[in-house]
Amino acid sequence: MKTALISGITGQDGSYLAEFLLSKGYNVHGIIRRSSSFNTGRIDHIYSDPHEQRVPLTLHYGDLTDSMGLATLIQRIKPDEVYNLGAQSHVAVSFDMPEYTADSVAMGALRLLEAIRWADQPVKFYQAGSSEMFGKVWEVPQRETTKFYPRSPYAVAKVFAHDMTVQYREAHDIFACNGILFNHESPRRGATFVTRKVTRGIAQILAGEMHKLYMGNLDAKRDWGYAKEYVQAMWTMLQQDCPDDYVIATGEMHSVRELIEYAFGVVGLDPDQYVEIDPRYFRPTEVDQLLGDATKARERMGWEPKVGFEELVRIMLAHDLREHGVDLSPWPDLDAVPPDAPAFPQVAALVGEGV
Ligand code: NDP
Ligand code: GDR
Repeated sequence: MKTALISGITGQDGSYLAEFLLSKGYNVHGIIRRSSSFNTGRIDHIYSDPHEQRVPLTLHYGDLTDSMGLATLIQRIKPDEVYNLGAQSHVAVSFDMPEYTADSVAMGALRLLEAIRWADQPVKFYQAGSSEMFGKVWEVPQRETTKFYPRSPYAVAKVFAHDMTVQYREAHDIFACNGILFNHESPRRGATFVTRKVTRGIAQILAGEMHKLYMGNLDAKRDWGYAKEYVQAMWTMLQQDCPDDYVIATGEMHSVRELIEYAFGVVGLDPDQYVEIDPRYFRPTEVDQLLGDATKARERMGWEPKVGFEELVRIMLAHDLREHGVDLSPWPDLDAVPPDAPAFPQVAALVGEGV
């Protein structure tokens, strides 16, 4: 049985990746931040009492800003694979908190790589890279060979982590891969990212809890995919014969305006009545457009996205409408969307049996 350690296990991707690895029979360990309130909502359904025997998911307190803690965890757990998903991941927030963003995103990756360098056994490493590194893009679409032009403290920090991952691969012969993932969303997406803000906003409007949705730059264009499919690409990268870097994207691009028009349209609302622009959501430097070319991932790893933009929006809408108690019967295609969790039913069974 393989052992994996995930930083950022309480986040959107960490929760899907944990489910996926458990379904593959992994022993999964996750790093969680100490908080005065519970921050494990996305993984509660796969967590079981550690007093049970042979529990497959173990959580450890830790922080990407704490080198000694990370090194100790790697020494103790002796993971076969480490997935570095932890980050201050909000681009707009990174303008207000550049130092902390760099500490957790850039230095966090370096701290893990150093801990792996001194580990007693070989450890494979996955770095959660981002399309934000392409920033003010040099070419369309963006691929592995496209030059970076970061446009935020977050993106600059991700470029550092990317380059450091390549550096450790080449200098220290570590099996280290960079996934360059384009935006990926789900019902578990944080509520302040644009897709979830829109689908949740619509649910709040229909539930009578909100009357206006205040948005930023509607002209920005993104390549939005489904997070559940993207975590499978992370794992697949670490199962290849040689470590490498891969773009993961759908190859389909839409503006925020199109996102709003489609999502409101699904439930028959006119966005002009509800959406207003609030300049506080504009960013000092914006990334105007991102479109990925995932040909290398398809040809080398057989990875291909199945869920497109419209289905993704419907999956998120169905979840948010249910969460806000909205009756879905007027929209049979939303009503037919299965609930989000547990994403891999066998995991629940595994945990239920106390394996
Ligand atoms: P989330 O913001 O949902 O999750 C981030 C995770 O990192 C949370 O578990 C958070 O913990 C944890 N975290 C934050 N700061 C620290 C810290 N100092 N030490 C340890 N853990 C920390 O992000 P996603 O799941 O969406 O993304 C996963 C990774 O992929 C991130 O690195 C992100 O930058 C990157 N990425 C994401 C893309 C996307 O579209 N989703 C695209 C490309 C890259 P807590 O729950 O306590 O806040
Ligand atoms: P992004 O995602 O910055 O691409 O980073 P986000 O959803 O925050 O923004 C996408 C685009 O939408 C525009 N926008 C708004 N954004 C937010 N959050 N709120 C608004 O009200 C709003 N109105 C318009 C933004 O300006 C932007 O152009 C995400 C994160 O998950 C990163 O961690 C990850 O690396 C990248 O995706 C790929």
